[in-house]
Amino acid sequence: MTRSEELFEEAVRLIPGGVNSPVRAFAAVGTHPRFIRRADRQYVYDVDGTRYLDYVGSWGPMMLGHNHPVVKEAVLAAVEDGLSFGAATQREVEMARFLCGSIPSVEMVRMVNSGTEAVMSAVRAARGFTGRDKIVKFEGCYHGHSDAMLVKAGSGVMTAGVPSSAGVPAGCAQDTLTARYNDLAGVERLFEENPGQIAAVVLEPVAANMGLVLPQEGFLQGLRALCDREGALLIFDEVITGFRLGFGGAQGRFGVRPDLTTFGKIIGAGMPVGAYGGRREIMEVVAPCGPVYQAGTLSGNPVAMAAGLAQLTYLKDHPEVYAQAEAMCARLTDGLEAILREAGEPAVVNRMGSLGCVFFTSTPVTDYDTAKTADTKRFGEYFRAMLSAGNYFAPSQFEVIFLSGVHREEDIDQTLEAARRFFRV
Ligand code: KE4
Repeated sequence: MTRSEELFEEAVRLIPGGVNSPVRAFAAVGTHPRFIRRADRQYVYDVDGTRYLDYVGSWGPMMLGHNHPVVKEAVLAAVEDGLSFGAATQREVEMARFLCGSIPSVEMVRMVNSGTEAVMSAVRAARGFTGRDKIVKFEGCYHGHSDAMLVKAGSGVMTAGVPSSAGVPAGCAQDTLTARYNDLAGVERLFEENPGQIAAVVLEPVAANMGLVLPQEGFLQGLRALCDREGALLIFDEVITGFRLGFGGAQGRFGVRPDLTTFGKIIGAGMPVGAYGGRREIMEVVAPCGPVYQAGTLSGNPVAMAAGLAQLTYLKDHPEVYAQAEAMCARLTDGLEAILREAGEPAVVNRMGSLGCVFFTSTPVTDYDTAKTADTKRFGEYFRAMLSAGNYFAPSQFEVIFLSGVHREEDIDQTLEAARRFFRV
């Protein structure tokens, strides 16, 4: 047995499924999880000493790769001053100043500890601000595991093949309405069927939890117009896309201004950080300013703020990081697309910026239903072959490929060589 197998054998007796987050269990790809001991730049190293090219990047935070000196130095310096005070700190003001100064739609922001908390809190603020109860989300989008968001969710829920989660009371789920991604008419119908009752439309402006699904022309702009007409708020969940699809995120790339935005991942550089922010008049309903309660012992944690600020500041000062990450993503996905075509393998490859996805289907993937046509068994065969060749991809057809500013051409070419061997071309 490998050390990973030994650890997994013990882990499954102590932790549900042996993991602290379901997607890590490798259940959908027919092998055991590799237990990672350390990471550096574009690599992760498992407990058996195997080195992998990392295309997960801790599910998005590692825009600068692992262990970047500027982040590490900032964390080590912050640790010298103590880990947590449960009090206001200068670093939280610096983080708030940075976020409000970087994203035009964000006039006020609240730090939390995860993307789940950010979305849960933004939805509560939207309900408190509008006095309405219902929320529209899209099938296949994943917004963390708060009850209201676990309705036809993506990511690990979709990977497990269950449309929603047990344990979510009908009373809660009934206020979560779902529409098909890219289906503006479907959202319009929900507004007609629920006049004056919808507090907000929440979505991933580029969906990255049913594999990668891009917004079609006019979809985001149409949602903005609909929300304006109906007095509902538009919430962009930019936990993945924030500071990834360019420094301004998806809203910067598409020029659509949401009322609230949620952040996570990159803004914490690998530490537990989330945030939600937006129009001042909305954020001022949040306690202790207003009647919407939300709190957190470790919110704005000084060490986490130091990590996030270091990465964000570096990204602001080094736009070439985006150019490199996006060029490497294009090299990888274009290369895979050519190999799959040469092999006669039914596949659809979607890419935006430094996010990519290979769907094993011949159907163009534009929403949850078309994503579900992908052959997850074939994905598992591909995943295992690539893993054996030292390429660590997300262990699910319904996740994405994350590139960073430290991936290099020779890394991509090594991965493409492994793909050629697997597809025998
Ligand atoms: P967290 O609570 O996991 O920090 O964030 C939830 C979340 C919210 N919004 C979006 C768009 C997200 O992608 C996520 C979390 N993403 C998954 C990966 N697809 C996290 C991986 C995991 O669940 O272990």
